[in-house]
Amino acid sequence: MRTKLCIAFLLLTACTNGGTMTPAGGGGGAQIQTIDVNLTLNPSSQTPAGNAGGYSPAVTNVAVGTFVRFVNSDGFAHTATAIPGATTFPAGSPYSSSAQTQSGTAISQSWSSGTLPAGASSQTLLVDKAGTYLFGCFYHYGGPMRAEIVAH
Ligand SMILES: [Cu+2]
Repeated sequence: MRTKLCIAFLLLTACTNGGTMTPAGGGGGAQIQTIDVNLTLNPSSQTPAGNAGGYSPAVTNVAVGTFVRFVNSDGFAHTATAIPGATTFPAGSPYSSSAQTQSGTAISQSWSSGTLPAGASSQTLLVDKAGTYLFGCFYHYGGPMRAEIVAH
C-alpha cells in the first residue's frame, strides 16, 4: 500500500505542467521555465494584453537571467513567435512565413520557435531584459493562440 502511494505521487509530480527545472549537467543552475504549447487542451482566457489561449501559463512570470522554452504537447504543429513591440494582441495575425523558421536566442529580440511538430521543443530563449513580451502561433493566431511573458 505504501509503495503504491509513493508511485502515484511520483507520477503526479512528473506530470505537472509549467514547472521550472534545472538543466542536466549543471551550468551554474540556470533556470528554464517551460511553456506548454497545446491548442487542444489550453482554453482561452483574458489577460492584460487581451484574449489569450493555446499556451500554459497564459501569463508566464520569469526572472531576468533565466530561460524559457516551448514544448508542444499537442497532436499537431504550432509555433511560438514574438510580436515585437506589441502591448496588446493585434486583431489580425502579425506574422509572415518567416515565423515557420526558428530564430532568436533572447526574449527582447525578434524570435520564433519555428514550426514545432507534435512533441517537439523549441530553442531556449534567454530572458535578457525586464518587460512584457507577447507571442503567438503562426498557424492559429486567431484561435486565439497567443500568450504573454512578463520578465521581472
Ligand atoms: Cu498553433
